[in-house]
Amino acid sequence: MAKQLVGIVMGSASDWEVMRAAADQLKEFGVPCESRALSAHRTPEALERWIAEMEKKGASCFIAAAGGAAHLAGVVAAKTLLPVLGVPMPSKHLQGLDSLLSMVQMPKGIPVATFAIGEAGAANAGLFAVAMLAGTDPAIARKLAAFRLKQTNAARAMRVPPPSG
Ligand code: RP5
Repeated sequence: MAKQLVGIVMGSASDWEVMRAAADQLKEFGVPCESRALSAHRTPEALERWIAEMEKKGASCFIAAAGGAAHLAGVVAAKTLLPVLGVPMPSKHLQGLDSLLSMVQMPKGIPVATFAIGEAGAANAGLFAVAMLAGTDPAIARKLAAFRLKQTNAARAMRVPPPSG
């Protein structure tokens, strides 16, 4: 069975407000994670050390989030053989489109599985990590099936309010 540990890394502590959605999603499924603010350009050595530590602890994947010219996820992917899930952060001037393009356009050879910009992407990266673990962990698979069913039932119960007046 794969180790239930996910590493979440973000380029700045300012990304945490968005990235807590990934950690919350993992917590909902009882999957432990370690979250760090480490930068590919401001603290490259510390980033490399942490990746190696997480590998030693048996992490199954990394979720990497950054804004701007977001090379962090690509650098993490270059330093590990584990899957890297990239979450583009909303940025000040281009609203995260720059982050999205720099993650999703990784040159052939070192993939970064790239998610939507912002909170939905963070939550979905968490859910994707859960789905990967569900492949080898039947208890997580059952929780994921229950989560999906709850979501389906909530969508079935949706009603559009009648027109006013
Ligand atoms: C990126 O620059 C970070 O991932 C963050 O999204 C953005 C802004 O960082 P701070 O200026 O808030 O530290 O490296």
